[in-house]
Amino acid sequence: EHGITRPKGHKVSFHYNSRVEDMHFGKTHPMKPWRLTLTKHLVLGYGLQYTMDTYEAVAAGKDQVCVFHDPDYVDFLAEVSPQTFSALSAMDKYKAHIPDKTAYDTVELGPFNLSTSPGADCPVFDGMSTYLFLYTGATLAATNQLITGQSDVAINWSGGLHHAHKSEASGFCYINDIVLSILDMLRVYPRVLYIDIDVHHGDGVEEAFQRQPRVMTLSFHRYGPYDETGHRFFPGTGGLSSVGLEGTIGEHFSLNVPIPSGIDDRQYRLLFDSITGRTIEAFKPSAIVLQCGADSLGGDRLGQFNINIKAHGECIAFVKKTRLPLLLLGGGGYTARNVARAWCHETALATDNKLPDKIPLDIIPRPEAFSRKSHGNGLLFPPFPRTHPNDCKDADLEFMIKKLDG
Ligand code: V1P
Ligand code: CA
Ligand code: ZN
Repeated sequence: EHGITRPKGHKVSFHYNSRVEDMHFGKTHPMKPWRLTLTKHLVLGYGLQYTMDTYEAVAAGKDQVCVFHDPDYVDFLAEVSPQTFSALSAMDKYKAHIPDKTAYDTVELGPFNLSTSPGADCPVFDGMSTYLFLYTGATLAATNQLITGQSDVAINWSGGLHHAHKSEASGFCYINDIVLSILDMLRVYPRVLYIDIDVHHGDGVEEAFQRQPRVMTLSFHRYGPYDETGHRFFPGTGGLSSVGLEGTIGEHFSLNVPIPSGIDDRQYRLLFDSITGRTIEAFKPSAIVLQCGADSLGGDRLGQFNINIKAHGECIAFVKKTRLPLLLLGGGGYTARNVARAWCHETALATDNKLPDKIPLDIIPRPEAFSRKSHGNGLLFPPFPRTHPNDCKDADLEFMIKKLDG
């Protein structure tokens, strides 16, 4: 007997379609579908599918995506492929969306910040449309489960693409499934709280709701000054004093927690629990959307934090304790084996299960991903080596907590 059980007193649904794994951003691109495949292997390997209602996602419709995005942009996303990109880009209605070149551009950009050059953040690749409309469909189905009261917690690890703008792709994100979900929720819930623990600033979601007092956005992220090469940690926004659009009723309904590199478990927990706790107390949300980007883990290929899976999971547990309708989404995460560990662990937390740390290597399809001695073969252990020196001073964190309490 494995001892994995359904949660008592609440229902969890899991939304996924394995066809999202067919996408391929490009050889050197950090966004890999493999992380979703490995997550699925662990979730199934531990038997968590028996603790939730699982739904195969269907593609979102163009009309559903147009609720937030520009119809021209949505048409382009639905039709584009590497083969049609240049012909489409030459059409008058799309030409106007080609951005001006800046001094730093090394890749050729087409309309909507899309590109077929290798090295682009938002490449156009085979099967892209299918992938985009599927992850969006999964988020919308998860949202519908919550709105109709059929689920208390709904999960889509393939969603959480927080950088996409109304008519522009950005930072590996094309369709902003989070904004679409929150817009749906606003038809039912008076107030929605959005929390973002991805190592990057949740700029697309913040921007979409900067005039909206019924949505509060709260992002924790790496933030810092320009480096020697003239770049900032992506996307470069989300400073402490960025609190919603000044002079509108949305002012004070976004919060940002800019964090230096190397933050550890204890410091992150201190920040997260005090700021999130205080925000929930003051804003009194009717539902919560939590973007669980796993690039905030130590050892991530792009991230610069040192937090462990246990501490990352404690954020999810902390939010779940409110017992409010909860949407759990994925996001970034670029060291696939750790992304899979974290999201499997967090699926277990959502269903009130404590998993044995020993990964069931004998029944998962690709055990070698988790059995390398150097990386450890447990679910949560060993803790990640400190790859980034800790630049966070307790006094600065305390200052931030006080400042944001205003
Ligand atoms: O730094 C940049 C841009 C490209 N320069 C003009 C500045 N882009 C970052 C984008 C990070 C996106 C994170 C997405 C998420 O928040 C949500 C899914 O996790 C970037 C980086 C980097 N190290 O920050 N792009 C790439 N690396 C990249 C590397 C190889 C190939 C293509 C893109
Ligand atoms: Ca964030
Ligand atoms: Zn990220």
